[in-house]
This record gives sequence, structure tokens and C-alpha cells, in this order.
Amino acid sequence: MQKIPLFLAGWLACTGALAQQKSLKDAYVDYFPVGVAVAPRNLSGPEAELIVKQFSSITPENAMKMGPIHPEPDRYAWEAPDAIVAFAQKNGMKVRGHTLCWHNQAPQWFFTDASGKQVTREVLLERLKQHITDVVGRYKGRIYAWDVVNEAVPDTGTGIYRPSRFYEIVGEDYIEKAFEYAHAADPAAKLFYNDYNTESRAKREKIYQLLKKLKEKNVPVHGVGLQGHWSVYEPSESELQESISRFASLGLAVQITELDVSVHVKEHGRRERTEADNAPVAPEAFARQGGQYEMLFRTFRKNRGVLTGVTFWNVSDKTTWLDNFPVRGRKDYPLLFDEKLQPKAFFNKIVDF
Ligand code: HAH
Repeated sequence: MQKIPLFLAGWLACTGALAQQKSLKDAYVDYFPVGVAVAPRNLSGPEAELIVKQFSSITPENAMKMGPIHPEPDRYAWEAPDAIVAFAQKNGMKVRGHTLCWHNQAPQWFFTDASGKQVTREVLLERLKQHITDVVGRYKGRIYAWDVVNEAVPDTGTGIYRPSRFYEIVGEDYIEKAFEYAHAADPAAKLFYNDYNTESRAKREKIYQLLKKLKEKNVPVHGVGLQGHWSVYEPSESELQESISRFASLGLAVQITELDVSVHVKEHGRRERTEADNAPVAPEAFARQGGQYEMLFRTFRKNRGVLTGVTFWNVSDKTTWLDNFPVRGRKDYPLLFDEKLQPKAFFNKIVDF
């Protein structure tokens, strides 16, 4: 850049003219890629412009999940995931794949035979292998990291394993098998275990035990994804730091894979809408959001090297999955860009440090 006189630089900085121009991806270029979860409809028009300007990585929000990508035994729906990967390549962005094995949004056919009977362990493993081999193989070399297993640990109870259909039919080793299949299909891809509520003391410990076991068995797991579905009230800085340090102590990379900061109190289960949900969001909640985001990014920066990626779950407050979860039709405002796709007032605090 050409040198500008000091007084002019100072004036520009004061008016915010320089700061305004800084994008997320440029601000964090020496730290980690900053990504965003997208649907194909985000890839044209003003949202596409915002994505290319601000982010260095994208993730399909839904298009690579088991059900959407593999709706029938002999049919894959490649159109949407292909479009997302092509968009990334055209714009020089990285791609994070999400997700190869998850009990939710998995197609019914996966677990049953033609007569509707539950399949055996052998058949389910064979299907899982075929699925992972086909999906990872198709994008080999173009997807740098995969969420291999999503949400295998329950929030409550003492068990380490969520009693999902994968667990019930195969047993606990479905997890290591999924990682092995993925590694065989693309040995260069970084493979992640991904989960939410990872700052809860009990759940953090269970996930730690699961990952420790996998590492001891030399399963090809390279990182852990903290989804980061947080709120203006949680987590605290020390809870977040504890999660990062605990998982990193296993020699794993850590990524924040699905970041959003809800203005509502965090709940992890779907529920009916009540009278109280009609109340306007407390001004205090909006006021806390900037501070919470500032704390989160400060902590991410402190963990440079260990923390290898941060991905937001959706583009802007115009539409986010939290508009329908956990309460259908209750609006949320969890992201850095508002309903008009404009950076929020506190945006500069995230990119200027
Ligand atoms: C995530 N689950 C999923 O990983 C992602 O695929 C989906 O698009 C949205 C959220 C989060 C989650 C939760 O916070 C509470 C209960 C179940 C799932």
C-alpha cells in the first residue's frame, strides 16, 4: 500500500473509514479461516456478495447430510452439494464437509430392508461404508475437513453413547468405522468429531472420554468441532477455554463449527411456543451480544494454532435455523450481519484488535 501521511491515517481510523473496510477473512488471515454455512439459494445476489467479501470457507448447511444427499439407496442428490463446492472453488474458498454420520436427518431406508425390517450390523456398516466412500470420494481433494460423526454423545445420563439407531444396531464401534471409511476415501482430509453443548462440564467430560478412546485405538480422528450454538448468556470465557484446552490436550485440533449467539436463553430441546415467547427480545439481550462476540473472538485468537477454524451457522439474521429451533416461528438474531445484511454496530470490535 502507498504510504499516507500520519495525520490522514489517524483521521481515517478515527472516522472508522479504514476500519469499516476490514473484512472478517482479512482480519483473521493469520489466525484461522472464517467460514459460513450456506444453502444453494445464498449463492447468488447480495448474500453471495457478502459471502465472498467476508468469508474464506463455506459449509453446506444441509446439502451433504445423509438424507438430503442420499435420499434413496441407489440415488445421490449431487446437484446442491456440487453447486456449493463449485462456488467455493470459483471464489478461492475452502470447504468444510458436514456431515457423514448423524442420527438426525438420516434417511429411514438406511436402517431398514425392503420389507421394513431393521437391518443387521453387517448391512448397516456396509451401507455406511458405501455412503462415506461415495461422498468423500466425490469431493476428494476439494473438501479439506469433514465432520465425520455428529452428536454421538447424549446431554444427560451417565452413558457416553447416545442410544441412536447407529449405536443400537452396530454398537459403539460405528464411530471408529466411520472415521476409518472417511480416512480411506481421502487420506489428506482432516477428520472431526462434532458436537454441541460442549461447555457443559458433564458433556465435555463424556466427549473427552470418547475422543481419548479413539486416540488410544489410533483411529484417524484429527480434531473436535465445538458447534458453538451459544447465547448472550453462555458460555463464560473460562468454560470455553476449558473446553479448548481439554480437547487440545489429546493432540486434537479444535474448530468452532456452527457459531451463533442467540439472544434467547439457550435450550437444547424442541418445544411448543408459549405466551412468553411473544414478548419482544429484552434490550439487555441485544446489548450483551457485542460483548459476548468480543469475548469469544478474543478467546479464539488466544488459541491460535490449536484453533484451526471458525464457521458461522448461516449468513445473516434475515434467516437462521434458530428462527425455528427450539421454538418454531420465534425470531432470533444470532449473527454478525443484520436482517439487511449489514454488519452490526459491534462488528468493528471483532475485526479490529
Ligand atoms: C446442529 N445441531 C446440527 O449439527 C446442524 O447440522 C443443524 O443444521 C443445526 C444444528 C444442534 C442441536 C442443538 O443445538 C440441540 C439439539 C439438537 C441439535
